[in-house]
Amino acid sequence: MGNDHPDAKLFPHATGAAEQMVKEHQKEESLKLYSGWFCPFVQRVLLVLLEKKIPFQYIEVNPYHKPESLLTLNPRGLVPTLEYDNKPLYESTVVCEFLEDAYPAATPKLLPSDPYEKARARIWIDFVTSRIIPSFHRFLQYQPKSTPNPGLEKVRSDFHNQLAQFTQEMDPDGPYFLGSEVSLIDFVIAPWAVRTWVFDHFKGGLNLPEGEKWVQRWNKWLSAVEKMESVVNTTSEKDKYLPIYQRYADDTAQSELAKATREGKGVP
Ligand SMILES: N[C@@H](CCC(=O)N[C@@H](CS)C(=O)NCC(=O)O)C(=O)O
Repeated sequence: MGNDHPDAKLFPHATGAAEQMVKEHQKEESLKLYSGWFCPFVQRVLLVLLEKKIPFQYIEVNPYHKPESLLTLNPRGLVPTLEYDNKPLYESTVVCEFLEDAYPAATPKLLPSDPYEKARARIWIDFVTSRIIPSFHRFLQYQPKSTPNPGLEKVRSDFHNQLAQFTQEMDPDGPYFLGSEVSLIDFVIAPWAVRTWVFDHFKGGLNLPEGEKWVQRWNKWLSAVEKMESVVNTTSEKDKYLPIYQRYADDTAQSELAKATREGKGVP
C-alpha cells in the first residue's frame, strides 16, 4: 500500500496530552510499540503499558502507508505491533495479556487470579471486540441509502443494547467493571467509550436512554475511566480525530475495519 492510500494524509502525529506522552517515550528501549496516534487498538496497549509503568519506545507509523519496518514484523500491517527483544507480536488483546505475563511484578493486575473469574472476564473482553466494536461501526458508518437498510434508529438501538448487556455485567458499585480496581476489561473498551462523543457530530447523537438504570452505571464507569491519567495522556486533541471519523461517518474510509464493517464482518 503506497502513499496514495486515500486515508494516508489524515494521519500526521499525536497532539495535546498524547503528544507529550509520545515525546517521553522516544528513548531506545528493547520493547518497541509501533503505533498510530489515532488508533483505539493501540490505545488499549498504551493504557496497559502506562498503567503498569513498563518502559517502552513509541514508534509512530502510518498503517495506511505501511513502512517495511512494520510489514516485516507484522504481515497484516496493522498497529499495534510490538517488538520484544527483536521478536514481533500483534493483536491488541494478545499483546496486553503478554505484557501481564512478561512483567509479572508490574501492577495493576489485568485479570483476576481465580480461574472462574478470569474466564468470566475474558467473556466480556471478547464481547467488546466481537459485539460492541462492530456495532459501534455499523452505527457510525450507517448510510440512509444503503440496501438492505435497517434504519438509523435500529443501528443506534442495537449499539445501546450491546452497551446495556455489557454494563449489566459490571460490579454494581464499581466504579470499574470488576469493582474498585481497574482491569483489562476496562482497558479494552475504554478507547471506544471515550470516542462516543463522535456521535455528537455524526448520526444525530448517541442518545442514550438516560432514565434507565444501566445508563447511570455506564456513566459512572465512563466518568471514572475518562479521568484516568493514562486515558488523558493517550488522547489527542478532539478536532484532530474529526476528519478521520468524518470518513467513517460518510462510509468512505478504506481501513480494514471500515471495509469489514461494510461487508458485515467482524474486527479484522
Ligand atoms: N485486531 C487488531 C486490529 C488492529 C487495527 O485494525 N488497527 C488499525 C488502526 S486503528 C490498522 O492498523 N489499520 C490499517 C489498515 O486498515 O490497513 C488488533 O486488535 O490489534
